[in-house]
Amino acid sequence: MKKLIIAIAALAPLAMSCGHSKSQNAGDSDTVTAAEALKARLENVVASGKVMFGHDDDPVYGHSWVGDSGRSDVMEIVGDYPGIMNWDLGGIEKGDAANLDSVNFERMRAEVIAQDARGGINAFSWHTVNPIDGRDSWQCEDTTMVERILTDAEIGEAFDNQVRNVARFMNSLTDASGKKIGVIFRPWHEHTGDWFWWGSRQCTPGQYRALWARTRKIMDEEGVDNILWAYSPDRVESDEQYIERYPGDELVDIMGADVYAYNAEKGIEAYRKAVDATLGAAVRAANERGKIAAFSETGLEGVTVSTWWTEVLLPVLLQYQPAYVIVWRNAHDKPTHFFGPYPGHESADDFKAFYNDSTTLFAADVDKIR
Ligand code: BMA
Repeated sequence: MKKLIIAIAALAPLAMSCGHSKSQNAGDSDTVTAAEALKARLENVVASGKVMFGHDDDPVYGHSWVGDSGRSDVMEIVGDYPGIMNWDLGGIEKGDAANLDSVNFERMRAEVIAQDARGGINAFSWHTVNPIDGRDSWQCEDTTMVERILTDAEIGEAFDNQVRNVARFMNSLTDASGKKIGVIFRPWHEHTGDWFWWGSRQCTPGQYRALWARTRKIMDEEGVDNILWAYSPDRVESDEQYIERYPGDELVDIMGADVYAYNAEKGIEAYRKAVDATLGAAVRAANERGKIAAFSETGLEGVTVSTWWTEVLLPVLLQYQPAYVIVWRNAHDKPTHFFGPYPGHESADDFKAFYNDSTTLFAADVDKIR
């Protein structure tokens, strides 16, 4: 309860000081889109000095379970769901019933609606296949894919149809009263790396920006007005590198950063440096451009530092104050592939302390920020 009281108290001055009168009345006005209303909420989170905690695929499987209802590794430790949940749309572009990690899209939609109903927020990544030979996102020896999407009419049309499938899903996200649910969409992520077919060695900056603009154009044409667009480079070494492939202020709402930690204790120093460069660049770029900064993906696989949450992650959140941080999934079928805590894990007590810190927001806290 302490956390909730703090969250409410933090909001009181916001209502007076924040200039988003249009968005603050989001519920009263049909002229405000779901995306604009969500943007105002995220701005209120940032102004509160707090950070939403997020987890990928949180309620659909955990470290040692899959498919149950009403479960969550996070909730089973702290009694609340994450403030933000990430979902991956990989597979929707080909009309599959389930995504690349076997999460059924109907179930995903139901969980997005449930997360919205409890006051939490939803975000989407997209590990898409390519529209040329249908191989997965990690097929990156072929460095002509983005170019061919942009220049070959037939491939371009196949690509546009893939995006239309995403648009249909986004348009289908409505709450119990039929209103569209505002969500975050983070396509073409980690493009400063070279492990996806849209990566730094796989296309030029101009091609990357054109890919993003084309995606945005199709989504706009399809009437998708409930998403905020998140840009999320992987590790960079400079602010220039962070912004090199930036698609433009009209096409992006959130400046993200994807930075993972490796090598347990031994890797903490290197992680802090990479976070300083990359999340630091995101925050600086967001401040300059009037955007929202986010720690769009992070984590230490296997959480092999028992005080990871309060001693490594929390200080970073306090220093940079992104609107949210998302840790990746707790795979049920790969025992060491997890980035969140789970009951009984050696970091679970530390995660409770992380939850109890007044900075971190979980679903019940986020519900108070409107
Ligand atoms: C990766 C891994 C993969 C997974 C993919 C999409 O980082 O977790 O196992 O398929 O994300 O969720």
